[in-house]
Amino acid sequence: MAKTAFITGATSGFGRATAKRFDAEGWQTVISGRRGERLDSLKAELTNPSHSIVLDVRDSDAVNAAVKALPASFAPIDVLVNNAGLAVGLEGADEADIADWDLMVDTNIKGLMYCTRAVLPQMVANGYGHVVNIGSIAGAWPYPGGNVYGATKAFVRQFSLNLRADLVGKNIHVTDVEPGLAETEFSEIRFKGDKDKAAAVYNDVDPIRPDDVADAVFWAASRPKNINVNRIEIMAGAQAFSPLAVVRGLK
Ligand code: NDP
Ligand code: 8X3
Repeated sequence: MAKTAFITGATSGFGRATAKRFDAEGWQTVISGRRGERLDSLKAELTNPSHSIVLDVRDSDAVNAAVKALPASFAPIDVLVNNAGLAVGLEGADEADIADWDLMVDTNIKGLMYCTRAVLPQMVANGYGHVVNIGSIAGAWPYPGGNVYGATKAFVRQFSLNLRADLVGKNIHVTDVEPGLAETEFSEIRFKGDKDKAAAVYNDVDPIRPDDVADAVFWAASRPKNINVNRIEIMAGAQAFSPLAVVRGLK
């Protein structure tokens, strides 16, 4: 029987590439996101059975209902890819909009929690499953303006490890994939539709591509069950660590 991968945020970027990658490997997919027309066009490109769900991961009841209403041929889910997420704003903590912070917490933390909690009982009952969470280098490496976004991704990293602690005897694997600078719609969302500002992030640099992340997700999810890949951190070849900040003249 074909295996099934459930991918959140499949309407763009990493999620879309990941859906295509699992499909290319012969998997069925459950693709979700808020933009239905994007799901329709992705579904038309997929070659194996796919079930699309217009879903806002911030809505716990809707997440539970969607998982309960999966057609029998798409349940249980073998692999859940918790990819839906966003950064909004790059202001310092003293100037950031609290609504932006709420949106990141509600999506990147609470949405990921809701999807995980909704899918896990099926996986446990089935005796098999893999949760792949999309974290970020921002969860480990601080940078100015990364404040709450980075903190949400630190949650993803620690939640992934704690899930593993809970699930180790149940044959459920968990991986946190943590990419760095990658060109998707991410920066356009972060800068609230300012295309010039978003384009400047990728100016004259060779970033990570969505397919690179899809590769990592599929690789982690297709390892033999005697191993668990805890974390994969990926930076662009053109990206590295900055020195610690030292401000001179402070008394
Ligand atoms: P995109 O903006 O291209 O894609 C984000 C996806 O998340 C979209 O499909 C969007 O779908 C979905 N999404 C956002 N909010 C919600 C919501 N409330 N409910 C359901 N789906 C939602 O960005 P990326 O592909 O880059 O981002 C994917 C993940 O990767 C995110 O978690 C991001 O934080 C992370 N990441 C990105 C990096 C980068 O540099 N690009 C690096 C490291 C991590 P829709 O709007 O249709 O709902
Ligand atoms: C996105 C990568 O470095 O812009 O998670 O925060 S970064």
